[in-house]
Amino acid sequence: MTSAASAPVRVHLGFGSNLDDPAAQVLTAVAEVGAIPGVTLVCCSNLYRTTPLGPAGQPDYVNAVAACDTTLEPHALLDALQAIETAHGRVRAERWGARTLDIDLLLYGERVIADARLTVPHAELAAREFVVLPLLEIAPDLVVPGLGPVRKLAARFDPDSVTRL
Ligand code: A4P
Ligand code: MG
Repeated sequence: MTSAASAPVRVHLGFGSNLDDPAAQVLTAVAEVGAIPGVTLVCCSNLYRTTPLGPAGQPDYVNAVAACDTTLEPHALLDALQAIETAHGRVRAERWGARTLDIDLLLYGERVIADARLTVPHAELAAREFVVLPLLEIAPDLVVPGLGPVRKLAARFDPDSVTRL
C-alpha cells in the first residue's frame, strides 16, 4: 500500500545577516530555500536594515521574512536550512554574535514544537521587531499559535525601528 503524499504546510522563515554583503547573503539564501526539494517559495518581505540585538560592536543586520509551502517535516526542514547556513560560511561562535547568515524557522503552520533541536514558534519571535514587522508585511492576518494576531504583536513596535531597503 502506498501512503498519500502529505499536504504542504505554510511555514514562515526569518533571515538575518550582518557580514559579507548582508543583502546579497539574504537574497541568495531566500532563492536557495526555494530550491530545496519539497519547498516552494510563496513570497518574501522587503529587506530591512535593523539594529543589532546582542553583543555590542556588531554591524547592522539585514533581515527579511519569507513564506514557503513545504512537504518536509520540521526537523528535515531545519537540516536543510542549517546546510544553507553552513554553505554561506556560517561559523557558530558567540551567541547572538555577528554572522554571515542565520535562518530561523519562525512558524510551521499551526504546529507548536518544543524539543532539544526546535522551538516553534521561534522563542524570541514576539520580542523582535526585525521579525514581527517583516512578518506583518507579508502575512498581516496571521495568528501566531500561543501568541495571537501578528497585528497585535506588531502594534508594540515603532514601525520606524526597522528601515526598509
Ligand atoms: N533552534 C531551536 N529552535 C529553532 C528555530 N525555531 N529555528 C536551535 C532555528 N533554529 C532553532 O541556533 C542554535 C540552535 O537553535 C540550532 O542548532 C537549532 O537546533 P544557531 O542559529 O546555531 O545559534 P544562534 O543563532 O547564535 O543562537 P540563537 O539563539 O538561535 O540566535 P537567534 O535567535 O537566531 O538570533 N539582531 C538583528 N538586528 N537581526 C538578527 O537577525 N539575529 C541574532 C541571532 C542576534 N541579533 C540579531 C539577529
Ligand atoms: Mg538562529
